[in-house]
Amino acid sequence: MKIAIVCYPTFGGSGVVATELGIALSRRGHEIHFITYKQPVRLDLLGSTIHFHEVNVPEYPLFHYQPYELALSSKLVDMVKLHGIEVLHVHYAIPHAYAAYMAKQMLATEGIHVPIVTTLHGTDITLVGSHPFYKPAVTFSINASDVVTSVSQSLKDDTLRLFDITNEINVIPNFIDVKKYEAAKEADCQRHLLANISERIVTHVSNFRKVKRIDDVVKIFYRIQKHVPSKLIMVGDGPERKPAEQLVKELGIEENVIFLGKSNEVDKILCFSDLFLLPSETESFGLAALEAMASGVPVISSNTGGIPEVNIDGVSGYLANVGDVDTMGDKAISILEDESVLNEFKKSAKEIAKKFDLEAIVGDYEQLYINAINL
Ligand code: GMT
Repeated sequence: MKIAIVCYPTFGGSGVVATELGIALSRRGHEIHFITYKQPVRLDLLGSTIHFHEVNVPEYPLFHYQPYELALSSKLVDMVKLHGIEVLHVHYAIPHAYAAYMAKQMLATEGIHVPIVTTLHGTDITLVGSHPFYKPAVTFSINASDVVTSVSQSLKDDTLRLFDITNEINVIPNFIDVKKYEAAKEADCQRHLLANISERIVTHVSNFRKVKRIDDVVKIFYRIQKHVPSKLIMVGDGPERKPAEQLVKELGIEENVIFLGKSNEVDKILCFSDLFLLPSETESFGLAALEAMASGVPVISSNTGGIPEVNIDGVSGYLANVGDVDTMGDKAISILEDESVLNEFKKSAKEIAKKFDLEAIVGDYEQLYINAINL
């Protein structure tokens, strides 16, 4: 099949899932066209079956806001005609599902039928999409898509609760390439560069937005390091990084906290981690937690949204209420202070992650594309 994938190309779960899906589909023989404003961060191989088409938005002084949706719709129309694309798979409803609908209508006037598959990722529903200023357009685009998927049952429930949905929503959980994480584990893990042999390594990876509760990450670690010699590795960047650095200073733990910034080699950092923290306010799935688990890293998380579908309490880690940093800290200590308990959790985290291997999940998307084309 010839499939166009529209996504946000930045360091965010939806872009990562879209990119990994495109790569996996191209390996299965499909022709993939990424259409977005920048080459996705995890997309480093382009070739005969994997293409990238940049959406350019010309600046014009009259516009206070540049019309990205318009440029995207036009690019979709052009690319469908040029490459004979058979299905548009848009990740993140805003504004991608809306732009795809416009492209579909324009193409229909020329007798070209191209179905839209929309994947809902989380904040497009829970934080941004349900805002009254966007809600009518988001509701319309979800209902006008040929196929809709959501990355967890929890997100499906939220979508049905927050919007007036007439379309069916198929739950297809996010996935990881288990082999990639196993390979990183076997490669030379540079643990000694960040911590000494007697220290545990605790990691957090995100885009440092408010929803991630970065100050909770620091507070949980503050509790941990009082009991267990350890280092906290903070991977990513965003608006909450500066306040977190400030909090680290105020708590006097600068020596034990390392802010690494953005990385697209998360697997190489997770390979030497002992514990992952994800205390988010809301999380439709928690791809970062799954990536950690695939590396054999147990997770301490909040019990919000779709996280309980991924991180199994008492098996791959522990969950607690949003903001309950004391419980999260205590649970973390209970895992980290005992070598045999830690090893048991590491093993179980990896086992649970295997259920989300791409080999088990990519076929579900292929089937939905076939259904959409044959509608
Ligand atoms: O959470 C983020 O910061 C990024 C965001 C995105 O849209 O890229 O992630 C959402 O989609 C991910 C992939 O499906 C999910 O794993 C995240 O849980 C979800 N984030 C939220 O719901 C807050």
